Amino acid sequence: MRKTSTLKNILQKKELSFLMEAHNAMSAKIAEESGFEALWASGLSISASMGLSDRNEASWTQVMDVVDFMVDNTAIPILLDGDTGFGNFNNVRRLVKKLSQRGVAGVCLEDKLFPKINSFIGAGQDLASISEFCGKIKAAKDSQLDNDFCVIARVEALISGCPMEEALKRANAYAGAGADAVLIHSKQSDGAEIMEFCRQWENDCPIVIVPTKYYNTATDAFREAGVSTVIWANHSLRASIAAMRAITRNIRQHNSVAQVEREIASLDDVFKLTNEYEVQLAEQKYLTL
Ligand code: SPV
Ligand code: MG
Repeated sequence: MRKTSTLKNILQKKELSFLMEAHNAMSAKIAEESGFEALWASGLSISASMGLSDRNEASWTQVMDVVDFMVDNTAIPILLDGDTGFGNFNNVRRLVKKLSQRGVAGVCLEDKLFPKINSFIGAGQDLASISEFCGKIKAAKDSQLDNDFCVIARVEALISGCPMEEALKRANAYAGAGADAVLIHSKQSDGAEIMEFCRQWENDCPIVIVPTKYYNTATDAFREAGVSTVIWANHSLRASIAAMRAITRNIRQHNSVAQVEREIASLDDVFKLTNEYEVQLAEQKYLTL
């Protein structure tokens, strides 16, 4: 099955699915070997791993270069967090065309203004008009080179403090514009507004959620609410920060690496994750003619 079709199936099937964040080829590979069906190429995590804030400081081609390595190093579909599309409908068209050419399975576009700000920063977030954002969704769908490429419309109404009616109105409009799924985002810690959104959602369009702030909500509650797909959006990045910091401080404190050797990945693991042994087999095939 094509990666695009696999992602479309993940969105459309009845069972709850899970996408794992990745921010480079290594984290992508680790998510794949852990059994995830598909990957979330997180804007926050990719920016953070470049040392940049999640405000479109990285250019779209720099993001594309990272995603390219992720595609090369995995066989599962990748959904790119495309932020606001890096500009207007025309930038969206170019983005989607390039993603299609490079084997990315889908893009998520959010209804904020360029340059976006991470949803968990600051009180207010300026939203695009419904008509402008619907134009971006249509432009994205018209630019995909593969019929099953997925365009997910992310609704930031609740993030920006709008009432539930506005979130539902926007989500319905984006589904009508051709989105393959809607992502409803929330910064509340109890998940109540997400559950309320799901209760009031009468459209067939699948719902995607990102339970970063409402992490205590049981996964079964999402299942019962009819959610299609859950994105674990930044946990690989945050795990790596915690692990690197602990080990680095430990080495600094002891001026030795002996005490951490068994805590860290082996070099053999690094070689396996970077296909070293495949290259060695290829050498036997191509260098000994
Ligand atoms: C990301 O992972 O970049 C996201 C999700 O967009 S969030 O950070 O929750 O906005
Ligand atoms: Mg993002």
